[in-house]
Amino acid sequence: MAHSSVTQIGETLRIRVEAAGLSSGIYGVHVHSVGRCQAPSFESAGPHWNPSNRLHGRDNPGGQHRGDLPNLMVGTDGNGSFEFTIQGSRLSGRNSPLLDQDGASIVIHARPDDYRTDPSGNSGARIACGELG
Ligand SMILES: [Cu+2]
Repeated sequence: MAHSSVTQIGETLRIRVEAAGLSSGIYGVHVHSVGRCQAPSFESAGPHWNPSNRLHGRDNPGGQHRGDLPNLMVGTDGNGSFEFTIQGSRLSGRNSPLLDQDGASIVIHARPDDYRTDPSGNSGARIACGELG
């Protein structure tokens, strides 16, 4: 289960990700470009949010996607959460807003993101999804 939210403060988006009921471990998480979470594959959430057409990963010379997020740490209680800010972005209006016509979502993957491998950091299957907005 994933619960996520986004708020805009000035030209910054603050993303909050909350997950429960996962095995303890490290999970890749990203903002995906479509606000549609259809189990079990969550392919409906589309690719990473990437309005500036970069490659994936903060450690990739051609990176990064606007929707790249840090890995989620889940403890032995099955819970994990973090907040992360994305600079220079808006929820609505012009210039590639996050919540465009088809919305956006947060997707948690089965494995950690290596922050380098395009298009998804080698993070494997999509295991949880939360629609934003
Ligand atoms: Cu992803």
